[in-house]
Amino acid sequence: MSGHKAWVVGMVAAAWVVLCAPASFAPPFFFESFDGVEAPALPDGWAQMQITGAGGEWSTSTSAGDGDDPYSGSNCGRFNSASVAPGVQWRLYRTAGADLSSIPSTVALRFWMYHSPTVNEYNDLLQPIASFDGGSTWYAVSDWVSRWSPTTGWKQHIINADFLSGYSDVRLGFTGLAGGSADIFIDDIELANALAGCSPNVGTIGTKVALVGTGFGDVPGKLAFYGTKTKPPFTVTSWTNTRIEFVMAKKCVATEYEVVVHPKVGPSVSMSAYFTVQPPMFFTIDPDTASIGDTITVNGIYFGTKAGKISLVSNAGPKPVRKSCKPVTWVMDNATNTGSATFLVPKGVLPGAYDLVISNDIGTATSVGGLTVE
Ligand SMILES: [Ca+2]
Repeated sequence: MSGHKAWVVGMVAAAWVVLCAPASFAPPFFFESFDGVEAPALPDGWAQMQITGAGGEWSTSTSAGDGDDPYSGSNCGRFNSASVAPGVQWRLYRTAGADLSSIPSTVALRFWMYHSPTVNEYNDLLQPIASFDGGSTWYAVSDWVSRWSPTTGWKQHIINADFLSGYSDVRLGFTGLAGGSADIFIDDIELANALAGCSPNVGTIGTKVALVGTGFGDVPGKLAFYGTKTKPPFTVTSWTNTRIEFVMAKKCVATEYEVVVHPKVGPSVSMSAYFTVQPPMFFTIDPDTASIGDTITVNGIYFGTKAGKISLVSNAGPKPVRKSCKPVTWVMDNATNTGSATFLVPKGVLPGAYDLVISNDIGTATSVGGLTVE
């Protein structure tokens, strides 16, 4: 018996809504936005019941907190924990199940919750619960989540729900425990196959990335990036059911991409997997004062494994002067993204302060006045 099974809570049973995710993303196993009904009605497939005390109510709401918008669309879910006696517990639950039988071991529950600094952390709690026996037995998916937070706003909670994997009738619920301080609001609830993420999750050309998770399949499927029209080129170097390794290959847009695994068989995996492509950044220029012919070492990050360009730029005179400096060396550790480049201060450069500009196929970094030529 797992720890979850020790925390049995109490009972219940009809339509299952899986909303469409954007094109080319496989939908999660379950998704609820609370939109598409007129507040305060609950969407189809949800019911509620009293656990402790009276006056509790789950509903949909067109606003969160002090007039803030729902996280998504027109509605969010609401428990009236501000207006009932402290201690009142009310359960919101699904009356039909999601099929997680194809998930071998890893399930994540993610949902958005509205937080505010009203009163203290012991007020107004929420507990995600689940049943896989048709609603007879409910298990806690996590400890109680506090509505209280030092800052106001929506926050996503991602909770390991591996114990639900393999079951064909997984019903989700939330128990609200009133503290009498502020209402509880939730939105965009998902049950999805989980991906632990990319390591590293930031890089450039040549960065070697490991994607760890499960359900990728033993036979290679497809790895895809989403975020721009132009997808960053990459090369998959190894593929197992739990780990995919790839190397960023060529020029692409510097931005954040969502990484999605499309297994040969079975649903896509896309939990929290983002990879950001970055232009180069400086750490140090050594030395930062030098004479013609001296070797300068530029240390930084995201230089890429393919040599880029270095130049010295002066805007001191009537016309900008740009002097190209051929790199002597150019290296980057493809696991940590740290690297360095060296060059010689070229002949014909007049004394003065120069901007040091380093660029690769992703972007450019400029250290203003970074090198003084004596
Ligand atoms: Ca919504």
